[in-house]
Amino acid sequence: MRETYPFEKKPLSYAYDALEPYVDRQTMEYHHDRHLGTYTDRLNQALEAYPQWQDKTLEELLRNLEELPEELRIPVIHNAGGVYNHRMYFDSLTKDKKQMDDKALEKVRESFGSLEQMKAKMKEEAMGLFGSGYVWLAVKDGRLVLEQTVNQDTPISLGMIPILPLDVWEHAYYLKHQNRRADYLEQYMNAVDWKTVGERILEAMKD
Ligand code: MN3
Repeated sequence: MRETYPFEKKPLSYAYDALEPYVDRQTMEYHHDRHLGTYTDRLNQALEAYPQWQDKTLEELLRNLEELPEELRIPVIHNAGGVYNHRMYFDSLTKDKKQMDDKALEKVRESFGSLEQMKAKMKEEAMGLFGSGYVWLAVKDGRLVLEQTVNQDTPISLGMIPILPLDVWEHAYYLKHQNRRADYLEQYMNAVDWKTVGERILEAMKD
């Protein structure tokens, strides 16, 4: 189904405490309800005065930034990006340990040697990211890559297919881990739904 303006505040597909001990309930409540909620409100507010853009999906808005009226462009980058990135973030986590299937693992090995090496590289990139942003596993020119983005920029605006976001904004971890970003990254990787990530890889790389 095409989802367009006004964008919904979708509930989490699991309980706030479902990812304990890896992601704590309080962080989940704030991150999902307040942060994602605010991006959703602000996106709807921004589009309110632009009926000609109200029939666009998040992806259509984010892929065509240069076509937007100038005064709408920044609010869309921040807020459509914020909604898109956070939905993908929450949809990438699971309370059940789920493994990536062999076909997808093979794609990971082609780019990174192994899934473990990919995770290590992703954590390293996230430790090196200055300020607020994300590290993404993404498909770029038919290959799996890691990319940093700033603020709520999203790989789909940059011509890539996003596979797994790693939110490195402090709001993703400060309540539980304060400034210990490495602890957050370690815990986060334990909650990732690798089966879903594998399905995204195969979908993005199919011929
Ligand atoms: Mn966030």
